Amino acid sequence: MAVSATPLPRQGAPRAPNDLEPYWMPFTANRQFKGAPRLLVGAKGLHYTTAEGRKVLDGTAGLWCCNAGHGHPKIVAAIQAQAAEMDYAPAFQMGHPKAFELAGRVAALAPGDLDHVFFVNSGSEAVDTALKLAIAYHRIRGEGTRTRLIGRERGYHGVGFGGMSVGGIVNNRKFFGPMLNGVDHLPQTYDREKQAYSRGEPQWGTHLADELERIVALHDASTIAAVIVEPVACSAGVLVPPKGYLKRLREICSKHGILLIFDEVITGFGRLGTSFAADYFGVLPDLITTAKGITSGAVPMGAVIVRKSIYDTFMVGPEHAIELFHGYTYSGHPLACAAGLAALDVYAEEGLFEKTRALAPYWENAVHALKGLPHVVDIRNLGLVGAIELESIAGQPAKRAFSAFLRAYESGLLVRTTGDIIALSPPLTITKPEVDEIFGKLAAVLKAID
Ligand code: PXG
Repeated sequence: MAVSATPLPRQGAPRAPNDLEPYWMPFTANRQFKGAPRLLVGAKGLHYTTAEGRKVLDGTAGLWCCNAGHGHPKIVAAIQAQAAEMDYAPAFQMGHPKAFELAGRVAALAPGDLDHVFFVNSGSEAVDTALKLAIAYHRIRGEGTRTRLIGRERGYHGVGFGGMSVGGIVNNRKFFGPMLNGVDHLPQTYDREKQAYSRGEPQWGTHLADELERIVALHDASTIAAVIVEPVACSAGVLVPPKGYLKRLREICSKHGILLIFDEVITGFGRLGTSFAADYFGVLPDLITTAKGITSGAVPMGAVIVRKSIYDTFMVGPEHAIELFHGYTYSGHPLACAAGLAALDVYAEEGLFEKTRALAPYWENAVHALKGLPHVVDIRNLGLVGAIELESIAGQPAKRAFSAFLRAYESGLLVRTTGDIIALSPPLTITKPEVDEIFGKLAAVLKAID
């Protein structure tokens, strides 16, 4: 008999309600957390409420995603109405109006002729989708030898096998075997000696884009499908591109027929005070990956936005035939589309991208005012993103920043840390007094920790 009818044995005693043990938390020190849990039970505007009833100022927009602030009434109402009207519609061979409407709205926001939108459910899926699109695009055009993908050291492109392979964060890669083959990496662009305390884009490092020429010479352009970079490498600690670097990458990609993918999962939807970082830097990629801010984090969603010529390349063959064998059950989920449409309305009606642009110089001054405080070795910023790099405790990397994170949380401020870097990216609805509050609290934390 192949299948046993006997129920699987259950182990152990019945669990207490709300036992923390069964949940394997992502990117979390599980044992530390479960020993001293940090549970959030409410969120409104710029603040979380903890299980103990404390208010915590959200210095990170959740995980770089709640750009419109938490619990925006318009977004909440849109999700509630959609849940009541239609929970789900099949994503393959069927459609629903809001997916088309949102695609149009996103395309209208996107720069140049990036005017077709493929919906997914996360940044990781957006990246894997974009990489697959790039390879398939070349194949359909008769350049099937172009399969190689070029990422960058310290890049973060999510945790799928594609994104992990082009990514360049060692701990995210080393446990998981050989990954995709045919991947190479540009050097990362950060050098503290040359760039420390740069305000905005560093002056040093533009020449690092020329490393792409070296990589092309090594592999030959005919083997390379795409280059993928975050315009600003946020997860690895806010590494702002050197002045002119992205333009140079664009020129080299164009010269060699290589597609350029901007991973705008964080930088999209206003984080730099423009719709996309592509607008901020005046550089037009061939594909943009997004997620997070597309729904202000309220419902999971991601998207890949592609140039017209890429979409058109796929629209060949008999009309009844599927053009792209790719997609997800929840591509363009009605709740996500409703949340996305409402989020885009809020961004426009409240002028949040313009507000971000106007607030950015104040933010820059505030974050750089921490210079000289204990442990601080560098400060970086762009748009409403900031990073404070701390000197590591000898032999205990990441410990000092984690202490800062815990102490900040106790003092009513949520920050993110990676290694010994504290990263900040508040909701775009933040105003000057709360910016002052963030840095006042952080200054006290830095003075208090070992
Ligand atoms: N690309 C980029 C540029 C990202 O920042 C992803 C892809 C993956 O997205 P998903 O939705 O699959 O997680 C990201 C995600 C942090 C942090 O604090 C950053 C991300 C996610 C969680 C935490 O640095 N970025």
